[in-house]
Amino acid sequence: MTTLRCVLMLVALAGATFAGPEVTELKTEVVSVPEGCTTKSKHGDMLTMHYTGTLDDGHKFDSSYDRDQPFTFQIGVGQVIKGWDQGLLDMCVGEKRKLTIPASLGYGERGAGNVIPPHATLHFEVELINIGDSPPATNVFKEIDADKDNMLSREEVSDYLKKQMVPADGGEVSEDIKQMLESHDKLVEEIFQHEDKDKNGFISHEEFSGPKHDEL
Ligand SMILES: [Ca+2]
Ligand SMILES: [Ca+2]
Repeated sequence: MTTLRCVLMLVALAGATFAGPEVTELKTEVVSVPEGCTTKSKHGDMLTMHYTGTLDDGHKFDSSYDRDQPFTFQIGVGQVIKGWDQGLLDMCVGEKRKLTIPASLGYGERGAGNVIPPHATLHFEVELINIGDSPPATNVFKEIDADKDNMLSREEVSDYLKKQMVPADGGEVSEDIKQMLESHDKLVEEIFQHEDKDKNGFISHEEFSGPKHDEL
């Protein structure tokens, strides 16, 4: 009896192991490349893609075609799974590829939600729709520092906040915004409590915790 159970277990294990060749490396197949391709995708570009993702059993888990809405992201910065960051480089606009992505470069041993099971190999058919420049990094410090003395005064912070709250198109100021403007002195105080570390009444470039560099 014990022996039989052992044999059955071995058979089951063997079945699991040899169910299919395990994918461990990213596989990139070029399906078609348009003629006259000059610009290719590179690290940091904003890529707009159409894609269909399927599992080993052919089940489609996601497709931008179904939504009729391509997907835009920055490549190489971890916004997407590693298989995408690595498999969509050097690609022309209009080029189509097939990616086979091992779980280690996909959603790993945990999977994702109810959609991607643990240890899943992912298959993507992708098409590059557009390559855009990287988004400019906004230097908020510079935007607030109206007189360019490299220090933020209460007035500068206050003016900046008002600008953010009032609609730029000159439309009606909503009740919500009126209330925010009324409590906005308090907000300025809170910001200074937090940011003006040496309490000299100004937020220096060094003290400022928000975005303050022109380049990432
Ligand atoms: Ca200033
Ligand atoms: Ca200070």
